[in-house]
Amino acid sequence: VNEKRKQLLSILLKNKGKYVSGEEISQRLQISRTAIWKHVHELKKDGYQIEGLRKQGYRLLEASESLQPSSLTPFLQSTWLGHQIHLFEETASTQLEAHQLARLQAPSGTIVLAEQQTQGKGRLGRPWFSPKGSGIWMSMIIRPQIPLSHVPQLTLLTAVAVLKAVHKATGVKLGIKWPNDLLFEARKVAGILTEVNAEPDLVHYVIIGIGMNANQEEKDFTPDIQHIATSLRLAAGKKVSRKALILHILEEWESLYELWLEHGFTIIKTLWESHSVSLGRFVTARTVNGELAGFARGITDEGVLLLEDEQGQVHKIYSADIETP
Ligand code: BT5
Repeated sequence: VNEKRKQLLSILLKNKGKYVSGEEISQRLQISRTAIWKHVHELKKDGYQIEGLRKQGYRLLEASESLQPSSLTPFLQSTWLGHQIHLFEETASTQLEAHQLARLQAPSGTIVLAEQQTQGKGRLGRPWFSPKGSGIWMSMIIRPQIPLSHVPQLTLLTAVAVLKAVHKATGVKLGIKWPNDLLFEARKVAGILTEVNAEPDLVHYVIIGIGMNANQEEKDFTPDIQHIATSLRLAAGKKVSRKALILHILEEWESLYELWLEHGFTIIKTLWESHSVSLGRFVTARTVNGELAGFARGITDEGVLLLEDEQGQVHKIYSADIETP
């Protein structure tokens, strides 16, 4: 993004709703009136509502809700995450795009966003419903130097980061259902899909997919998920800003990740446990090998769920769907 445009935007944002004179902008940015006019023109094309009056200058009425990299980048607080953003109007899946970019050596922290996915995917090849414009469909390319066995921790870390971001951006409090669901009143708001490209001893890259229902209304959900899904808009009772959510997610994710690299999993685990709605209750785990009912004791450092059956025997659940009675 053009540096002058970024500075102009920051001046207008600080004075949101109030006029800033052309002269003042021109002096502060050391650019001509014509240059200011051109930057304003570009900002408007990006979706910013800016009013210009010859005698008074310019004022920003509404910031842009566009997910164009040029309207996200100026607000990014993270130091490396999201510094490269690719936005697709429509794609099969941001996971596929991210894999392709990763193979082409895209740097760690590269983000792929889509307005709509036509073949959004969940775990085990399940479909992820990703209608146009109403959700956050995002994949992050991360290149951590960690053993393969630590990768599941990233899913749990992501759940905590997204939950914190949602709270900051909308005030909505979500709960985490092991391993990767974010719920509001027992309905799914967001899911996380972690995919990895690795050799047994070396992780090449991890692609973390986040799918979050932001502004859907009840009628927007397909009949098969209408009773299990909800959106932040429905939870908050008003429209939410996808842009603010994305910015918060990137910020929270980066800071938790750095905490994790430096101090290990313990802090993340504690945070995860404190927001979990699966632990400390009787649940049924549906795995590819069948069903197992028991008391959810906790998780291990590998992100494995510990389930104690009626005989008191503790089972390690690596992958499953959890149901509470
Ligand atoms: C997940 O899988 O929850 C992981 C979802 C990850 C989606 C993101 S979007 C960006 C990136 N690109 C992709 O292609 N994927 C990632 P899982 O736990 O398997 O849950 C899938 C199940 O959730 C489905 O079988 C449905 O029952 C339900 N579901 C599908 N779409 C949903 C939606 N929009 N909201 C709530 N539930 C949904």
